[in-house]
Amino acid sequence: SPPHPSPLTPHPSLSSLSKSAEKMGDLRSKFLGVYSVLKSELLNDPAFEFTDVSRQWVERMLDYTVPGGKLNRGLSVVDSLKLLKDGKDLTDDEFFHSSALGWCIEWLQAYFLVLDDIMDGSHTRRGQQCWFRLPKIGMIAVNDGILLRNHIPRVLKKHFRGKPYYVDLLDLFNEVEFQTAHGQLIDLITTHEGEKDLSKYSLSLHRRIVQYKTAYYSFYLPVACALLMAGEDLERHADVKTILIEMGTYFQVQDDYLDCFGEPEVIGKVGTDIQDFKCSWLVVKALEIASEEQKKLLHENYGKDDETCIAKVKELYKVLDLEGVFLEYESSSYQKLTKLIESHSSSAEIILGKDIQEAEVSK
Ligand code: GPP
Ligand code: MG
Ligand code: MG
Ligand code: MG
Repeated sequence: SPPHPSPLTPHPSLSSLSKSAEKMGDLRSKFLGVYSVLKSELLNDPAFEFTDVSRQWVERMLDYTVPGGKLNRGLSVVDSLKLLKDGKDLTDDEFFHSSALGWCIEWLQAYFLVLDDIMDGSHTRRGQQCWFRLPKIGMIAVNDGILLRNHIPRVLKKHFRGKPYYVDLLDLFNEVEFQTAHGQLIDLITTHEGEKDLSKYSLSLHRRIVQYKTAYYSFYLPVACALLMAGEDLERHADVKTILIEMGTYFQVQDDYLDCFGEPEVIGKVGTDIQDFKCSWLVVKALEIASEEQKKLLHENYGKDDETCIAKVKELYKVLDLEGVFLEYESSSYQKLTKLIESHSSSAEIILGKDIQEAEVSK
């Protein structure tokens, strides 16, 4: 059996501990309660004179795009703050504020995903049609993405304006968004039509893309939010950041793997990386181990929106046993992370030991 809970099978101790599962469900529903509060504040923001029609649009858009994921990023703020308080229970106020920050990250994620699905030409997300694919939505979804993004500073202003860490919080969200948008930029421009050149695809390029497009906002941001709430100075926690970025990199490798090998019913989306000519971890690994003939097959079929071509690429991935290569990467990455965590300060260990268990299945 694997050295740690595989992302594809539930953690054995979770299914047997119904008590802790109950507690988690409880946390989740309390967390969702904060979503309702924030939503209703946004729908009644006095900076805009809502009509019933515009209010209904935004409400439907929020309900469709924001709360339907695993909520790992958002809940991670609450969990991290609790750990930073040495496991002591949060006060109602601490719970509300850490949840509000968690929701800001879920809002950021919704904004990224609404736009990413347009850019990637995806069809499904979280087990439903992509927002822009719904009738009468189309490119209004671009503006909806902008609205989602603009909700974040409204929430921060309403609930954090008086806090000593308010400016740091704004800077943090701005910096992480800046990094993510540039990660998305390099994800997109490496796939340029007309110059389909697989030879530029390497592990180091892949690493650069995924660190920026995924790791900062998915792994560093939730913990950084909790650190700010706990009164910590982010500059003093460079070691924590390094480890979280490493976890985020592992997480995106897994996302790339699941894009091809995941069950759509489990991951809630149908992959598009092969036809989109993405610099996916799978194609990088395939190029590393393929024979000249197999490379030729890749060059001829990768990046074509044609079922036959896609099937040929998937077949090659099977022949090259990329499933096995991924499982190997998974356990070596787990060991690397465990070592990194052990070699760092005890506060880093407390926060990161939890996160390593959470780097699981898709978005
Ligand atoms: C996910 O990559 C990347 C993001 C969600 C960042 C998007 C950033 C923007 C500025 C829009 P992905 O395309 O592999 O994710 P998925 O597989 O879920 O579509
Ligand atoms: Mg995508
Ligand atoms: Mg993308
Ligand atoms: Mg993906």
